[in-house]
Amino acid sequence: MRRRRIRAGCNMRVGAKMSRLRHYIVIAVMLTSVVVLVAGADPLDPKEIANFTQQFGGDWTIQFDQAGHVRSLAGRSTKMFQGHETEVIEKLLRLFDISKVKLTETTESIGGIHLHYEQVVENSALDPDGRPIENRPLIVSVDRESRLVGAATSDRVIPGEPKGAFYKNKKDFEKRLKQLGSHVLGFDGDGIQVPHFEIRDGPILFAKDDNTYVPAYRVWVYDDQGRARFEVVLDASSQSIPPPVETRELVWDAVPWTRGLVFRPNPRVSLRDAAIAFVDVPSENPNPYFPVFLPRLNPPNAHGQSLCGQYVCVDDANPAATEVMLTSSGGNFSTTTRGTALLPSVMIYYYIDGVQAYVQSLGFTCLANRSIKADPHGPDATRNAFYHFVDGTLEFDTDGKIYAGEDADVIVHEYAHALQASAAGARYSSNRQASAMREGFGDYLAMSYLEKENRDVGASGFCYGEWMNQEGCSRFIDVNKTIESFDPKADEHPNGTLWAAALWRLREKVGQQVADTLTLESHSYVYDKPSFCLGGMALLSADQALYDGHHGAAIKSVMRGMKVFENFDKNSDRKVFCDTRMIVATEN
Ligand SMILES: [Ca+2]
Ligand SMILES: [Ca+2]
Ligand SMILES: [Ca+2]
Ligand SMILES: [Zn+2]
Repeated sequence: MRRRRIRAGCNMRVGAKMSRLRHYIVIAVMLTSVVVLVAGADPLDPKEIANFTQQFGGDWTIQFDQAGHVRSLAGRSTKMFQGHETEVIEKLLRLFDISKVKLTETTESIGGIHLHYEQVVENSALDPDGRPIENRPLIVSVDRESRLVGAATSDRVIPGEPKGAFYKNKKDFEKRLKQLGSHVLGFDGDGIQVPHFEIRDGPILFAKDDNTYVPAYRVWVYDDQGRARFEVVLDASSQSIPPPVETRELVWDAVPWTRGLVFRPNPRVSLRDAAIAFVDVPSENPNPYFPVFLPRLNPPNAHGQSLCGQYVCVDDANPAATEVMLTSSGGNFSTTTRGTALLPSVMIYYYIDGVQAYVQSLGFTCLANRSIKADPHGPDATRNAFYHFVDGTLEFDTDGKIYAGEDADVIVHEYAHALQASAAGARYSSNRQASAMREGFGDYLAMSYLEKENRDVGASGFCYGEWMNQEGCSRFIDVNKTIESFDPKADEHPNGTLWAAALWRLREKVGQQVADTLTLESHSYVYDKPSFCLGGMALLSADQALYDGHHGAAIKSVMRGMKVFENFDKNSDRKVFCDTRMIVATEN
């Protein structure tokens, strides 16, 4: 085994100061574009190889692919590379059945230098002078005595123009990604929400698995801790969600950033099909299953990854249902079909984690900030869900057809009860108006938090629980009704839609962030069993405490419009009388 001119410092980029390599750099400049007509034989004519060895000398080991194409060769030419560069490269291109390459990089190792080429497609609409395809390389290795010692290439790209319109401008593409809804990037042919992304490079040309190529952008995806976790190359010719052409991990040995499939928020909304039944959910795309990241999961235990994390622990404890598969050794909870507790389990984790993160982003760090236990398959054989005040746990049930946890409306509504109980204990119960405000807050938070998911597909959020119900909305939040529709004999859920409507009207005036903040804050300002009237007053107090009363006029206008304030109905069953007056400070 001989080894020539051993020296330290492998894999250095060739720089201008490295004078002993200057002649190679000159070669590199000469070879920026080399064109060779494609050889006729396919697969390769054995004569080509004989011809090559005759011309350059030496014994060669040659790697072929399944179709009989040459993919790499190793040996040592007797002929010097220097002085015959064009001849050697042309011959290699003929062997590899490549028409044109462009030199993009030169690196050095102790054995010699390595010329990195990319395949070029001429007359591309992107670049008339020819732009390299970024992921179809040819590497040529030359030793320090200027003998060819190796060459290797990836698949040959299929020539042709990129099809269709595409985003040539980075800013336009970035704008489009943001339009698709807070950082939606393509994975598995679907969109996925990521905490943060950054376009690193583009437009570039990138070959797909089938060896056709597309204009693309190279994007870094950051996790919730601000670390770049993935490099994704996105197809910029897509006018919908740009599908990824390639995904590469950027943090190695990291705890897997676990992914799962969820409905967003449910199939009737995302498929824009108001009647699709649970038995007809398609498994092939376009299907209503969307891959999502599941942040803040605990590290995998001995049994693999489980759906237990910082803000929610999906716990199939009461009773344990044997069909539930709550662990995943691969860090991936993706499944293609509904029908077991796995899909609702992933959805319960995803939405509760997301709502808690959102609530904290508003500044509330003490509202249900714990790993709340949620049973995806509770003991009730009904299509229903519950918040248990006594032990602070959530329960989602199934009638054997639909799991309540398959409907994002229901998950957010139930979790809203946990948030409210953190601030107000059991004060929002017993009394009809207090209970109605409790249920109304649940419906409101579902509408408010899921508004973006509904808006992305042009749907309205006023239909609550349409997936769980299957026969239409579980409840319809009619924003044109007022407290005059309050029925003291009715259930707190339909009455609750009136309070949900009031909060929604406030949201339309002051925006999501302020309305959600005021509502969450107001729960701390009421005594036991508050009336609607006190609910409105609590919003005013919260606004004084947080915003110096800046939104007082909006709150009053909404409460008057809803007939909550200035309601002089003295019916003793309804108890909605509410007389509020403004007393202005006087100088003495
Ligand atoms: Ca899908
Ligand atoms: Ca269970
Ligand atoms: Ca809905
Ligand atoms: Zn409820």
